[in-house]
Amino acid sequence: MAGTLDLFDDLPQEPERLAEGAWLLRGFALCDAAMLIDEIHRIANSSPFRHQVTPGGHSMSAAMTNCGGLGWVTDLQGYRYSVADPLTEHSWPEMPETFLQLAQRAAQAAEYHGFLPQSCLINRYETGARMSLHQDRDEQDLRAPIVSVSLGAPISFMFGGPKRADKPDRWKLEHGDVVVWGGASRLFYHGVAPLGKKADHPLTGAARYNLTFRKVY
Ligand code: MD3
Ligand code: FE
Repeated sequence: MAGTLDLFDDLPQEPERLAEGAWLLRGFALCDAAMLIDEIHRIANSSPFRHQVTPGGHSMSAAMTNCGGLGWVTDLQGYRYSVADPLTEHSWPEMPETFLQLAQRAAQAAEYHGFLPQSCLINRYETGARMSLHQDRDEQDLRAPIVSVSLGAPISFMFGGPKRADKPDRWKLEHGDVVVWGGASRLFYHGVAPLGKKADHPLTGAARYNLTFRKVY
């Protein structure tokens, strides 16, 4: 009931099924959130956020960096995973143990066992930034799920189906929400609507961060 005082808002919730193989764990990262945001700033001190260019020549509105042994990069040559940050020409910052443990706990909670991500892509959305409908298919191992963690301002997430033309459902993703995408949903089209002008969060201001943990090979 809208407006009802919910005494259970702060308790762990049951996983919510978004599609075959896709599970929303509301608030799963809340306890770790402040620490995750500190780590993001530390990572960005070594490998700064940047607006990458797509093979079609467009600059992406979400700024990105990575941590872990591999990072997702794009330029006029295409999309790929790279062991080095093209901006610094050094390795990406190491994946913090706390990132890895959170991703593994989330995968486990969605019954994907033995998840070992090699890469964590970090997206930063500021006012107006969005991500149009796409599939994540630059990974060779499509049996492993992708674990995504939302931090900061909320956003409207679009989740379609196996075909680009499948009409997407909209879900609000909020600070601390974790989603595990595997099985049949692993190649489903998805995107995010533009971050609103009034978006705000006490820990991040007018920004939203998203971590995606990926097993690449
Ligand atoms: C569904 N990021 O980085 S996370 C991306 O909020 C990306 O930054 C969005 O899409 C963001 O590629 C959405 C949710 C997500 C991530 C991967 C998926 C949904 C997915 C892979 C398959 C299906
Ligand atoms: Fe994606």
